[in-house]
Amino acid sequence: MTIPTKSSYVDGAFVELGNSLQILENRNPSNPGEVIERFERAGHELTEQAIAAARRAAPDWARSNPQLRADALDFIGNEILARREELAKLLAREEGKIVREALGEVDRAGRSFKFYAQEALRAEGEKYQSVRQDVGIDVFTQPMGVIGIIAPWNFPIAIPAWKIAPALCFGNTVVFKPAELVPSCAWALAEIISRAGLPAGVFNMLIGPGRSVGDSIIRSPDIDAISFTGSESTGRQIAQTAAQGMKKVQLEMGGKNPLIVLDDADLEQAVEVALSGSFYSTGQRCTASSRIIVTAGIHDRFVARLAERTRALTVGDALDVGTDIGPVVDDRQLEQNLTYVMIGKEQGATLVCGGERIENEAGAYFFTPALFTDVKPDMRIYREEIFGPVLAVLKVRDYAEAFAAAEDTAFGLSAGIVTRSLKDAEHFKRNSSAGMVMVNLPTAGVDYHVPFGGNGASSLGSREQGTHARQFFTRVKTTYQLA
Ligand code: UN1
Repeated sequence: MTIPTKSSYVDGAFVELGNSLQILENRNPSNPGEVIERFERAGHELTEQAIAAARRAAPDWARSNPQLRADALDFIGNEILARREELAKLLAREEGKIVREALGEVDRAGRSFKFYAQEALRAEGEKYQSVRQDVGIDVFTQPMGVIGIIAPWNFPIAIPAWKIAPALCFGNTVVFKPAELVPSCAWALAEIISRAGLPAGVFNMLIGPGRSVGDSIIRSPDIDAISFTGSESTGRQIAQTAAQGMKKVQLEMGGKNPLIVLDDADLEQAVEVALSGSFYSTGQRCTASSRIIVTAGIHDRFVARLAERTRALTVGDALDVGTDIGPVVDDRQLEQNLTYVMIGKEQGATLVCGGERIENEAGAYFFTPALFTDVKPDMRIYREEIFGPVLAVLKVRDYAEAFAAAEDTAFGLSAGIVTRSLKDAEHFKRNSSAGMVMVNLPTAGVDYHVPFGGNGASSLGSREQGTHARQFFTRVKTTYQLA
């Protein structure tokens, strides 16, 4: 079977450059010898063309009929949902997320488009009476213009969807750069969008590296706003460059999300919440719990049961129905996980189970979920984002100490608590400085119709998703008129 070579989508067409020196191979982390598809890499020049096309298309799109936008978004959402099995398998092959989770992600992508199809028709705006006689005031929102979207590899279809859908919904044009590790889902999404009836230039997608495509997007004076999800270091660079160019930014970066387990918790529930939040999706979620803060009365029972459940997880090929934990996304991330396991041991934590590469003929990046106890708050495995299934358990005396430990971080994305105490749960919800708080639920796994985002080093700018996305994708206009 010949492997297709695909390309970027610019100004209403898939553009073939014919540059055989710039080929990106998309490989399956469950079987790195398997090339899923090949892509021709875009560079600086094509990115400039895409930005120019988006700029040309912006004024008409900003004035477009909301019914046209609603119909286009609904078409995209329907097709994603209709092709859920096929897209989930593609996602599992290129990113390593198990099919069950990939199906959930594809559904979320489809539903995001359908949510914003409705949102395009939602009434908005305010009317005021002026403090001056016979003057009326209208306040309403207008599109930002051209949005640069830079997406990570860990949610290859849902994150692009929840950025692209509101951008188009609120009348913006888009220049989208997916992560180079996951071009296939991005290409499939772009192909669907290409048939949704949007005018040329409204949506553009560039498959290529951060140093050329990403860099052109963040520096271009024709980009009005940037929505980014990815690493903290890249986020900081984008924030600095965007500030120079006076661009609006929305950044979703790292996390070191705590889960508190109190003595009064239901043990089985606590273990399930910890397991799912920490290890599912191979721990590759910015919302994953990577610190579990456990009070002394339940600590030993909790650790014993969590270790038992963790050892029973099946690590394997993302396409196998029996797999619980798919491969790590690539060799670099695998190396990072293994390095942190070494650091954890060197700094004196106890590795209860996991933390090893599973050797296999195919060279798949299989890694067993790691559970550390005897953790101290100054250890690196407790403080730094690992982005893998590596969990640090900290023992504390009581809720007060647990709360202080949970707060002891520069990040602030998601935080959870497992307890039967209404009082402690309520205190945690009100006082945690995380952007999202979960009670008796995993820190990872969120809905698509409500605001998503964090505080501190985790996020910058206004919230993603739900109706709150309007704040980022529009600007406010205030008009005064004499009667
Ligand atoms: C989730 O936990 O359901 O990159 C979503 C991430 C987040 C999305 C997590 N932006 O992991």
